[in-house]
Amino acid sequence: MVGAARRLAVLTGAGISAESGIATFRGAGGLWEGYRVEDVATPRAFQRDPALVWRFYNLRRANLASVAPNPGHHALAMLERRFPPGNFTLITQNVDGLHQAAGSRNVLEIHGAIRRVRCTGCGLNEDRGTAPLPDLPKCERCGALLRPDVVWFEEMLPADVWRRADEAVRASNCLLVVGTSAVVYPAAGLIDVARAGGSDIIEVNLETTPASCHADVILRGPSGQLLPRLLDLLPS
Ligand code: BJW
Ligand code: ZN
Repeated sequence: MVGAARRLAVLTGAGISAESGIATFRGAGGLWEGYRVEDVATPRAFQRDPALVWRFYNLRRANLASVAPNPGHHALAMLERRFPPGNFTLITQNVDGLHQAAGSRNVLEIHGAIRRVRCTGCGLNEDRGTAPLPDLPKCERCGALLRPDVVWFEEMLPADVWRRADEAVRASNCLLVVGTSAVVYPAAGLIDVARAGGSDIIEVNLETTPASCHADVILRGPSGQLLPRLLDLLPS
């Protein structure tokens, strides 16, 4: 299916970065163990206690300094090179930037990026890398509080990025779904869009998810092992 696809879309989630040492969100050992989601990943939580939310994100930003893409990220970057520009779109829910670090080019970050900050006053948007930030970082231009440039629950996804993701799935004839629990919307809805459009759907995941029943092919196992094998099977 991948070899025959004219246009391929890929949807990734936290599972693809698990083998790089980044915790996934849900389940035992998940990022949200010890936190209530509504305390760290909603606009209300940030209004109530921005320092707590920033501590949570600063820990994750610091962790990024010591992680690297794994063979799953690299396999997707190599897969992209087999397609003419524009015929391969990587849609990621991840905020870790590891797809770009692996060399992927056409990446749509639908939930934002943890390296970037956004000003709550003037909207200034800046890449701050993984450098430590204070618990209450302020905008250099207007003095207002900065926030992580990520999408929290009950927030809209960045409109232009989302439109391009939706269009890419509609235009593709195969969707590869990697390492996502497929429970967070509207991202998970892209799988329904692919199904409705008659695309082939391939799931790569350690576990069964709500996407599994829509998948034509299920590759059960770690993406860092399965994606390189998938790439090896493609005709050169
Ligand atoms: C491996 C592996 C290995 C492990 N190899 N696999 C009721 C019904 C429908 C929708 C809603 C509802 N109530 C509320 C909503 C809307 C809500 C939502 O979807 N909630 C559901 C959870 C119920 N969505 C929103 O609020 C969105 N906005 C929106 O809808 O706006 C309209 C609106 C406006 C006003 C009011 C209401 C709606 C925004 C969603 C934003 C999500 N943001 C987060 C945080 C980002 C910032 C940050 O990083 O801190 O995004 S939440 C978190 O979940 C993060 C992820 O991108 C996202 C998805 O998680 P993901 O990536 O799937 O990770 P996990 O941990 O869940 O799964 C990992 C998977 O990997 C597992 O399956 C493992 O098996 C697998 N795995 N190792 C392969 N080695
Ligand atoms: Zn500002």
